[in-house]
Amino acid sequence: MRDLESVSIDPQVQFLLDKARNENVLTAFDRADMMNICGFGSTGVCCRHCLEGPCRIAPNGKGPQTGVCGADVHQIVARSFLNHLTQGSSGHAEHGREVALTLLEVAEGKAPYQIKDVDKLYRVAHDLEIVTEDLSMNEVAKEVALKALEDFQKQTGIMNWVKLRAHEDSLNTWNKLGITPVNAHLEITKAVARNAMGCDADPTNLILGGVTMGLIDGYAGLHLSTDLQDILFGTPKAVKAKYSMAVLDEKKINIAVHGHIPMLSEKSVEWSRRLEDEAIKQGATGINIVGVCCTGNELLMRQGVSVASSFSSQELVIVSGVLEAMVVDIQCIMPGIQQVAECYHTEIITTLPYVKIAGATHVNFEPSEADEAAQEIVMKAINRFSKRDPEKISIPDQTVDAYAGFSTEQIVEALSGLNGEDPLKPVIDALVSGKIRGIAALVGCTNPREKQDYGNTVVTKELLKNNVLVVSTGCAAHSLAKHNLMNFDGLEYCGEGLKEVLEAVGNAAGLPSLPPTMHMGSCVDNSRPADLLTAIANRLGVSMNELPAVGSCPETHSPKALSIGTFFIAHGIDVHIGVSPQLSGSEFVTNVLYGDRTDEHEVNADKLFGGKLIYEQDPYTAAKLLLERIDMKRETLLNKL
Ligand code: NFS
Ligand code: SF4
Repeated sequence: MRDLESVSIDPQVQFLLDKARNENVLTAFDRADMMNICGFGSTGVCCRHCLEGPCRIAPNGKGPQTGVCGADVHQIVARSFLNHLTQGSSGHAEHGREVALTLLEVAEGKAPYQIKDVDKLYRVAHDLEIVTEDLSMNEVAKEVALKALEDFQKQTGIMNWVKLRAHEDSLNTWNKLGITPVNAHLEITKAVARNAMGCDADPTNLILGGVTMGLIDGYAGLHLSTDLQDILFGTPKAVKAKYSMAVLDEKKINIAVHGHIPMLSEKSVEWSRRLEDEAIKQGATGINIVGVCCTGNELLMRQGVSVASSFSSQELVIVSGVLEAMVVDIQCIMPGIQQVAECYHTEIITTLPYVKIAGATHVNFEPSEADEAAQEIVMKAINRFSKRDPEKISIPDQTVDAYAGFSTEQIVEALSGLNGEDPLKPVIDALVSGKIRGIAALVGCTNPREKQDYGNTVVTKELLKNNVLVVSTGCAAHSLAKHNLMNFDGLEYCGEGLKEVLEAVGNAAGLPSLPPTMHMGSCVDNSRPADLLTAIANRLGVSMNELPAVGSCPETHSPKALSIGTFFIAHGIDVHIGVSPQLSGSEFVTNVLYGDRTDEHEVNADKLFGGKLIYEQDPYTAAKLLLERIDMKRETLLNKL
């Protein structure tokens, strides 16, 4: 087993992992060490698509070079890749659909939420070409929800959210390639169908099918979810919050909300306030909600709720011995939390009919009965308080401050402190003068196989040092926040030019500075960096693929990160991944994805879209490669302006 320092650079995670090991509790970090990595699966050459198989292609030409059906290694690897992308994008599309249905129910007066950002509702309605005169607010909301649901139904044309949010030049590229999505369900079904035995066997065509999945993720998932969530729950504004395992409070009833969709967690926060007296009756001083994974990000962005853990250390929140309940909805919920919870007094509560865990409590959540469900869940947690085992309690101390809440709207508002007429001008001037060398989105996950927070923080610090403006989302944002990269202490990592810009914008907004990196939200909020880049490209009159902008996910584990990455590559924005995407079995596939515009290889992503996938495990080398691409695009852009 790895020593504690090799598992995470976060001392609190090390502390709790040590506690788990001493109490003989197995968590993902140790399970990762026990798992032998399969040489076939890890290179993408294993196929289980039909009952003639499983088939696997032997490396170095020694052994069978095709499956029973005749599929060669390139076809098999391309299909594995499409499989990952389909899985990733369907998760986000389901997220979008759930939110759209909730908005519809709210508009019809059937679900107990209020529309918090009326301005955004009308802006989105206007951009969707909905005629709002003569309509009440709820009628407008209903029309917007129906437009969203059309993106899961229409049989011809282009998805409404693609038309709403895509940069025109990117859309033209996709149209020429015939990969623009019609509706999310249609495209997902098509992807599953073409990926079956005896269907699509052209690796290039399969990869292009994968790009469509990236677009489904980007529009039916990210953009649609962010837009509708902002309408329902409010568009985030700058907020100060606390990070680390130390946000758990021994004197309070602790409830972790974990998963992705904010409908339940928003209500849990509301009911934890309403049931405070019940908690006090049990001898606690109150109720403390803490966030895990992207639900944590959603609540942080809109409510300033403290964040306990990213993905890879989710089980360790339970190991503290003070967690009464972990409430989960969808995605990134390790089944292992139930086994760990059984060693403590924690109750795991699942909430959606299609995401249950054997042994856990299930409280069904429907938006229409959100109050009843949230009340029941909070009461269950309160009733667990007396079951704590004092011998097993140990929480690290010292929380870390972080500024979050940087929606695109908030960033533009902060910038308008410097230039009210043309808010993007200060950023553009800084890009042209070189004070800002480029823009990077540091995104994605943490992965129990990787040293937690190491890749995420090293890539970020290297980019900051080189004056790259960094925004962040997802569990990567947890890594940055915990290590002072979202408070003013972290400004020391910034190069002089960048620091000057951050201070100037911050001062205009009444702060000492902007934080070194800006937290833009959950993974579906990767729509926000995309919107920011679209706005900058439009302001400059260039395509997205001409911007000195990159994405990086150094520690990812999730197919969702692959589909989000593909969405950015479809815009011509380079994406770095620090964990193997399991493609190395096919030189053809890696050439298409990793290849350069100067390569001889006929078709590749860089030639088609102007951006590529960069796979590099070492975070220092990765930052260097990203800077090279930033400089290449900078030079061309500056010559053009
Ligand atoms: Ni994104 Fe969010 Fe975290 Fe990774 Fe999972 S929680 S949707 S997939 S692990 S960042
Ligand atoms: Fe084997 Fe072809 Fe079936 Fe895959 S689809 S398992 S390669 S026979």
